[in-house]
Amino acid sequence: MEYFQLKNIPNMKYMRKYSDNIQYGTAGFRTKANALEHVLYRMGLLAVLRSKVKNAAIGLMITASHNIESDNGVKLIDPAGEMLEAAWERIATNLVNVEDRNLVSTIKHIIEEENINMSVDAIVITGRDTRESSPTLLNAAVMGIKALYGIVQDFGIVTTPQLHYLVVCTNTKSNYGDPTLHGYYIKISEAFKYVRQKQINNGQYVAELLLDAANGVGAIAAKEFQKYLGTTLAINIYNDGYGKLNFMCGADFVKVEQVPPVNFHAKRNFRSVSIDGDADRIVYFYVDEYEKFHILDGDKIATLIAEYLKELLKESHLSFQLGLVQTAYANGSSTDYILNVLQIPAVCVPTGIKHLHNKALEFDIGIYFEANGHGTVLFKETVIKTIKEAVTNPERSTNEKEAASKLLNIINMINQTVGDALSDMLLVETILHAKGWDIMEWEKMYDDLPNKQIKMKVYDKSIITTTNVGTQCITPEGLQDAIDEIVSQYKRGRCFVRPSGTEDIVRIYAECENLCDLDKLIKDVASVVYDCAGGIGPKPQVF
Ligand code: G16
Repeated sequence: MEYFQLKNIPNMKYMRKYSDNIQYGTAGFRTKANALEHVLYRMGLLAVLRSKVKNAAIGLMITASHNIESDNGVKLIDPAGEMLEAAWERIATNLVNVEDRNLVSTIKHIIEEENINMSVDAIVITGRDTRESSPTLLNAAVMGIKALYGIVQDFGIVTTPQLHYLVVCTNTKSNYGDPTLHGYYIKISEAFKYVRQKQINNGQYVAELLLDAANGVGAIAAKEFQKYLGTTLAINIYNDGYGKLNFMCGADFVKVEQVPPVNFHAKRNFRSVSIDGDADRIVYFYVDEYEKFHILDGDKIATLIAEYLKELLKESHLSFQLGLVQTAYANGSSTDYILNVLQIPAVCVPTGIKHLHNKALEFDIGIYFEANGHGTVLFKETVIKTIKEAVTNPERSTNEKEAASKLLNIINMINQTVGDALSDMLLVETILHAKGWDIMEWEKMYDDLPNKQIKMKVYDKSIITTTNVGTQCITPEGLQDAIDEIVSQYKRGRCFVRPSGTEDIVRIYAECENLCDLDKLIKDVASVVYDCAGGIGPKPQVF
């Protein structure tokens, strides 16, 4: 290897300022923005190495998604749009935490261990969300990329799913779509308009919705989509950037708190949508005539999609293996519905899109959704080929060909590279339109078990370790036994605790059959977590 290429790496501006170690978490490195400059510099270096190993373009997205404005983060996107491979997460964590004096030797070590051919050109495609700290962090990443002679293709302010799309299109030489933002909007919106045709409303379905954009980049993308969609769908945007990012608004807030966002004029029984700070998650909700709040989360979206795809496959007389991937946060009722009513296999994996995406790839058509609204559908290449053939096959009936053609457009409407709030929204709108449903009708598919999630601050979240897809605590000793004892007292009770991989908190999730028991269940579990794991602040009493 020619080590002269490493001579630019030492950089006084991006020295490690903090002694605390930082981990590659559920979705990359995420912490206070002011602790991240050296992390971004080093991730720029790593992105170049990854690009050389893969001989393909790599994505680098600067965002902390649903986190508060003062946080920020970075994630690397592998060539096919998937999250960075697990083995490289470990390499990334090590690289980010080594002492400055060991930085060059660590890079040398990675090059040797991974057998990296340094003469291969490296391309890193960068993007960032709307956070104030993002431009500075982008500069740090760009300096890292350039220190190793990588080529930067910067797309500026984009949603996370847009960056995934751009990476895949670049690497597939336009097979998936045109590698531009225009290409992204046109691909998805044309498919949407094609399926909708001229009849904009249908039955109970009205082509208008209210969108809470979390004061993030999703507002920009939604406005852009509106231009491409014309009159086929009216999107009324709230929290479009003038307020604080993710503050009492956005998909995470709405899902966890189970209330409408602030600065939002909820019309009674009207379809409303909330997305998060980088537009990769979506939940639907409405407020009824009695002011009661109703949420239709990722589980409800997944089941709606699964049912519709099943119907289209039946109409087109095509048979593929469908599967649905969830996490432990999925409502028990949704899993029952998938298994017993839809009769589709449902698989549970640990939290984190990387786990869901990989599992979904095992099915011909893999639908994956986290209850928090992060998800998409993956179609195998062979499936797409068969559907294409069915559309033009003269031996097939007109009905079959029409259903196959709808399927093909549905595939184009879906951002298969990662969960995409706005593409998911257009898919849901398409299905509701096809069924002639309003949001209340959709909600009737099944009744959620009453459920609640809380976030708790503890001195050190790492003392909680888990197994069994994050549902069983291994440490601290005794905690799981105490939780099991409490949960056993509730009909259809389920409760688990795990440290967040994106925030400095632990998450506690509970569900049970009776709403009146739910508060006591989660309060009692929170109390033992507080005692065993070192809770901070007042002990949880009421919620
Ligand atoms: C990220 C991940 C999701 C995960 C969420 C919360 O979402 O992409 O898969 O569910 O974090 O993770 P945790 O419970 O570990 O904090 P986002 O939208 O913040 O990028």
